[in-house]
Amino acid sequence: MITLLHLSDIHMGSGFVHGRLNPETGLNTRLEDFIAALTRCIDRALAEPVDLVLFGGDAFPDATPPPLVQQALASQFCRLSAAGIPTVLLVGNHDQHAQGLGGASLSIYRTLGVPDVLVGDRLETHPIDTRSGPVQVVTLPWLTRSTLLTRPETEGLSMAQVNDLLLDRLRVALEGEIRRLNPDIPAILLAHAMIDTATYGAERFLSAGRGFTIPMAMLARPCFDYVALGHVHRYQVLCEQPLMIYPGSIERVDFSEEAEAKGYLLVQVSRGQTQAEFCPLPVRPFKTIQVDLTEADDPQAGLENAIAQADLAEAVVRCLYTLRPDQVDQIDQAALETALAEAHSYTLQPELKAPTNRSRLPELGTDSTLDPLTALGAYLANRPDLSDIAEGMIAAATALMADETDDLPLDDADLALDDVDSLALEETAQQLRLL
Ligand SMILES: [Mn+2]
Repeated sequence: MITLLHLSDIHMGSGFVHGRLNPETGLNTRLEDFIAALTRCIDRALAEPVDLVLFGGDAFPDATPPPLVQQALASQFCRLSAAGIPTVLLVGNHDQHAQGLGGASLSIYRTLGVPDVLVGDRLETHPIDTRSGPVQVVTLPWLTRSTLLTRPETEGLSMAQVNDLLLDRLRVALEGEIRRLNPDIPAILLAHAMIDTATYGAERFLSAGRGFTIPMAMLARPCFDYVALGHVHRYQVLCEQPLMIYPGSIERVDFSEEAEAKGYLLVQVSRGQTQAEFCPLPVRPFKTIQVDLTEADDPQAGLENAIAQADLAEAVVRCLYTLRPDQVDQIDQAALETALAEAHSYTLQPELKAPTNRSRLPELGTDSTLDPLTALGAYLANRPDLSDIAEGMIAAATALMADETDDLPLDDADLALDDVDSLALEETAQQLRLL
């Protein structure tokens, strides 16, 4: 039996906007949070100790992390190397460099020849000797069309056709790896992929309209004793036989992960009896406070009340509130900041709700042809805010149309040009031009 630790989607260096500067270390607190979460994973791997560590991809937000962030990740994985625990680092979509192969941020480990660290940046099988015996790990990094297809092959094809072609190629290539597996040795598939049955948030299917997805059945093959996934940030078991799991991200990358537990998996791999345990990590809470104040008599009190009811301690907080334009002056920003001081960090995100939505000027539909004066009349009929100058505008427009500019009633009190909102006039002109 092989014991392994499976973690994924570290995204080290992301979400700085949710942190603040730690004056003692000079580091963003969210970087410290992510380092702490990864440290806990590695601590556990060493404490067990496990026979193998599998990382499912997306180490950083992109392929060119700053040296400080690179080092933060490397110093943790090097602890495994020093302890002689084999580790497979899979390349996710965030780790790939846009410019071709070999540019992945994780390739440096292979270049440096870090002992016991393998980089999975292509579809291949890695035979690994662990303390508890040999194991075979098939790595399937994030696929892009350039991985398995050449440009002439994809020319003129739709996205759906390209995806079908990519799946055909993957099926053949994976079959090749599977046929070469030694059936007497445990086999694991480590894949960074969007599986078609994965869910996210409130059970929404992620795959809808989200590009390349792989049917679960293509990877859930009986030859594998465990299928270790990466890419989706929400922990989920996709298949029991063989066991196929997304461990999810190890820290919250953004507010979409507010309600999700974060952690890693401890997996005991044996033929037909693989078992996995989800191990939660004590990560920083995210908290959304959302309140509609448009009906409130005292919006400030309503907002402060909503804040007081939330558990803010050490949390990353966002406060979303909706106001009418005339309520803006009733909000005391400084008082809100005091009320939110207990949070680790917070953002205030007011949204103004206009009292009525402006109508779409049905009279000015594209199918009707109106003369400019009729169009202006229809426009003004929908702009009660311009009613005091409407008559003057029509008079001026009539004069313009008749080319009687000399007779423009510039002195007419009805058309007090100095008072006219010049933006409104400009807008009128634009609307007319659009006709
Ligand atoms: Mn990913």
